[in-house]
Amino acid sequence: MFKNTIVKIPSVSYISGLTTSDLGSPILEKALVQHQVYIEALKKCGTEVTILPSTIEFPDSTFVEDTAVLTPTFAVISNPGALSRNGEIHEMEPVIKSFYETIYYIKGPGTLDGGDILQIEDHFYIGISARTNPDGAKQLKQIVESEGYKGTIVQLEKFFHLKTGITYLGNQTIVVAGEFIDHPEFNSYQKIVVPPEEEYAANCIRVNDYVIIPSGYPLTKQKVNDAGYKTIEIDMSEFRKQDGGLSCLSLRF
Ligand code: CIR
Repeated sequence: MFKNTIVKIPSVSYISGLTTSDLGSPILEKALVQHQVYIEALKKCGTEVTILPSTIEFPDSTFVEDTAVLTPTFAVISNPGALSRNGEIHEMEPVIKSFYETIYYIKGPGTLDGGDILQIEDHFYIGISARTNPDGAKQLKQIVESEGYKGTIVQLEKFFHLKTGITYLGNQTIVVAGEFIDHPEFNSYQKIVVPPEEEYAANCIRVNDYVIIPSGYPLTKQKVNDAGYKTIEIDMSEFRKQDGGLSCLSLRF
């Protein structure tokens, strides 16, 4: 069960954030509306939502997931791999401190984005990506192992972040796309396979009694429903334009 979530309002600088997509510039007003709908969905799932005000210095800071790894008993402040995003952790740290007593830090030269971390029960999968380097991944593995969890490092081939292509729904069931469909590390789980044309929907989130999923991916939604989960669909168009997936917009714990 998740009791809390943290989100951050997109800033007026949001449109000048990092992106590799060719989907065009996001429309801030639309992003703000979509973000509000996202907050309402988290509330509907029964979480207490902490809404942080926007910060103009950090255009990508609405993607709060990258700043931390949160578990029921301890928190890890990350060390984001993109230079323009690194300072986001200093804004997040006091917020995390208000919820946690045990806090670890990923230290340079290690880098790590929260989007590269997937928890499946007592097992953390840690992606090495353009943002998370081997040093950062190793630090997190040591931290989670010191806390009694398992840690497995996964080298990404194409995906931006680990969670861009994989989600855990519970009951040993994962949603997978692309390079993770046949990945040996994930073969022991029940899989909901996302077709290539719906790849963006692999980044959905199970929050208590619901799975929140981007709207416009009917095949994936149907498969998630068939697996027994209720879904809430959210239009993510303005976040997708900045390479943001649905999970990136919140920290859940
Ligand atoms: C970035 O490039 O960092 C942002 N524009 C998107 C971050 C998305 N975060 C995530 O997938 N966890």
